Amino acid sequence: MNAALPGFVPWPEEFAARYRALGYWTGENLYAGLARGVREHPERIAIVCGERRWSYAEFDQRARRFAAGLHRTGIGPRDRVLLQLPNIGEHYIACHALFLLGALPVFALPAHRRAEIGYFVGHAQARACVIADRDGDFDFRAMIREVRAEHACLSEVVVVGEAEEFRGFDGLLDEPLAGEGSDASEVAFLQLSGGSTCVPKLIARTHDDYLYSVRESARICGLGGDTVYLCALPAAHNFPMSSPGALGVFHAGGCVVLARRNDPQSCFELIQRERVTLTALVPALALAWLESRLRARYDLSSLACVQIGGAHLAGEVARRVPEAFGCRLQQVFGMAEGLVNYTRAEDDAALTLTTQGRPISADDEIRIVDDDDIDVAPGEVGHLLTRGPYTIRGYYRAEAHNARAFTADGFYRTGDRVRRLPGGHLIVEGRAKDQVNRGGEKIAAEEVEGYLLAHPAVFDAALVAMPDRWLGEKSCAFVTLREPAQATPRELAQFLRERGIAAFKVPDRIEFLAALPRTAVGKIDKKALRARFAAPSAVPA
Ligand code: J2J
Repeated sequence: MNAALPGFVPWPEEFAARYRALGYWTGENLYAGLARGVREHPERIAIVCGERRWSYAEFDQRARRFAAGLHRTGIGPRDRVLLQLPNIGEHYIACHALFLLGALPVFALPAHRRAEIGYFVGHAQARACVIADRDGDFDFRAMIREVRAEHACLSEVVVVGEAEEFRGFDGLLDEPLAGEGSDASEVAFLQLSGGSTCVPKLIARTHDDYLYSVRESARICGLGGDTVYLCALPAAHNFPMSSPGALGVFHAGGCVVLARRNDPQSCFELIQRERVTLTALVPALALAWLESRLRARYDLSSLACVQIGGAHLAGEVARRVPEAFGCRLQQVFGMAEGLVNYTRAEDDAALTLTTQGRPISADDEIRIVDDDDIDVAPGEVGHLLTRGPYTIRGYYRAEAHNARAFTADGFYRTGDRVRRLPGGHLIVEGRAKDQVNRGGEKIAAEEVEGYLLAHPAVFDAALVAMPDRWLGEKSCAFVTLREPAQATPRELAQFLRERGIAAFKVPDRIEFLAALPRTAVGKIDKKALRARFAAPSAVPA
């Protein structure tokens, strides 16, 4: 193996050797699925994006041509390239072009703004980015101009659409680059963590470890050449990318249909038109689809399975899925750091409806522990710790944080509270991490509190989750003000927006208190703050 990317935490050699010996890590890289598709069924459709339909051969050619263009600009092995694209085919082209070059995509979400993008570019020392021109009123080029003014490392900007002074995506397509891609033991990309700290963490995944999870996911979910997958969640998110997601579908030789928008009508139209067999939703989206009257107007009979994951799925919503969509429900409990659990086709209704599945691998080690890291009795609720062939051993360039987020023997502290049934299925009971899960979008409380504390009138701030019928959770910031300073909730929300953060992080509600409740040791008592929403009268309509 070559010396690793600086900042990447490798598996100890004895574990790596074992994962190879067991055949988990095969030495194939993430371009291999596409390369095989081109060899075995070049004419088959791989990607549907609006009216565009690309076969495996065309997909491969475009990825190779884009790789050649990027290479010409000086992008090479291990260079980091930020990708921030909506659900369009260019996302998969760019991503595979980078795999071919051995350069590393840094996956940003379309909702991210100047603050997040600037941080990712700086932390990853990205040399280039691939963005869209605009989304509605928002101009990504203007945002990147500001990011570039602060981060000189970002020398190349590639734009899908109107490029203005930057390089146009199509203009960069060159004579196809030959080659097979990089060494599979190398880091393949940097993915974002949901996070619970003041700055987001980046997750470095290798080709070997990620491909193992993709390959096994495709097998567990029964994917094949006839799979038609609707990508309704943001394509860069770990769930629609790998569980089994688009990469699983490409691996199995199926077709990925991109949904530019994920409202019920747009998605139902695509399901009917393309005869979609599988899709992945967060509970909030599943609920929106279930509640939509439009459902009856479309032929959704091609659906064989709807996967739901990313946040707590209420039992009554789970029960409605099979009947409403006339297909199987699969629960998925995963994380970009690694571990993914699935309910299986052979599970009975009780397991499918009430558990979040069991791990992919026989070598996913699961520990459920109390606050002192002592294993709880079987069946009891505790903190989930995990280690295995596709779970990271440390975040990228985050040494101090890694000492807390991982045990000395390499288990990742997921921050989730779970219990385990005798057959290995896990039930997520809650979480210990300081995060709001807003319809599957993760908000690190500390990060938003930091932005609030930067306002001159704010003395103290605490962000907590409040229950919401549609999203599961929304965020509420409790704030104390400096005397005699004045501010309104609206002003504070506006202040946060001006910091350039993703809209989903701006608190849904801001409440002023004379003082924040404290625990015996003087920490802000978030349990007491959350309890304010427990009384039915306090739950927002
Ligand atoms: C409750 N909480 C869940 C579930 C994730 C597949 C599916 C999801 C993700 C994902 C992913 C949950 N019930 N079914 O990467 O590959 C919460 C947990 C977890 C965190 C991870 C995948 N499924 N969660 O959601 O990195 O708190 O990945 O630790 O975005 O989401 O978030 P993320």
